[in-house]
Amino acid sequence: MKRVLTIQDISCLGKCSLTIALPVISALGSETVILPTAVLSTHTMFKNFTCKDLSDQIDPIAAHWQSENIEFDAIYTGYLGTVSQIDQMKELFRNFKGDDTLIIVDPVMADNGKLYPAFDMDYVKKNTELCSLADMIVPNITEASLMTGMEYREEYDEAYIKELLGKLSELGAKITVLTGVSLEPGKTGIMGYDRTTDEYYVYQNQRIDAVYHGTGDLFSSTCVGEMMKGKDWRNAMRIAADYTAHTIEVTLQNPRKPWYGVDFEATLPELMTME
Ligand code: PXL
Repeated sequence: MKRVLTIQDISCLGKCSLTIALPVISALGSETVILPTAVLSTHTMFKNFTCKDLSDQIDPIAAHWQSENIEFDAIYTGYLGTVSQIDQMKELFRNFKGDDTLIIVDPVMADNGKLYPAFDMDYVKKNTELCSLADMIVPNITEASLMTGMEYREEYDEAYIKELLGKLSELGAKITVLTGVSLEPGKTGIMGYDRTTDEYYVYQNQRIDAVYHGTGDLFSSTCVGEMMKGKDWRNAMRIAADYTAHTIEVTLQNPRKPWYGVDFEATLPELMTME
């Protein structure tokens, strides 16, 4: 069985980061080791959330694992709390990256043209450095524009996306995937670039007019889980895009109209057989 380490916050209520990564990657058949970076009462789209930073736990936890000679097939980072925590991630990558360990960085920090409340440009700079240590990165267009210094656009064409991908891949990752890319009216999906083969991959499905928090985490966690199952990155992206879109559709049918997260619990059984 593959062993994945995922490092993100725990938002106790809100369905994002670790409360998505742990069930999704486990359901896809990998042992999922978690390293919580902070505990929040809810995700940061709620007002008045509490937050307990866990930075002081990261080094002792990692040191204990090292003393036990623990190895990982993948290390996947998502929402991190602070600039200094990103330095701790760099150290952790150095200590745990084996020859076959896949490092996936989702530089979670912004969406819809705006940084999340807790972050500033120093954080963007640090996250950009972290991306340069990854094998694969999965930013959205907002994060990509912040990291490359390119203008954020809501209306764009393929040339703009290719330019973003080109600049991002110069950071160093083998695979760069941009999420939330809409290349045709009524469609949305991803566009990725493999720097080693100079190949692009586009996958688009129906655009659903609804915005839910945590869908980026659902997408990334599904990709990680699928790649650990042996899927090539393109197939992993395709399944993750289909699964995320399907989960949004199912959530929209929920009469309780949840606003803060998607009903992935209802669709998880289907994910396990998606091809
Ligand atoms: O889904 C990304 C995410 C993760 N963790 C926290 C968040 C968010 C997005 O808002 O607030 C704490």
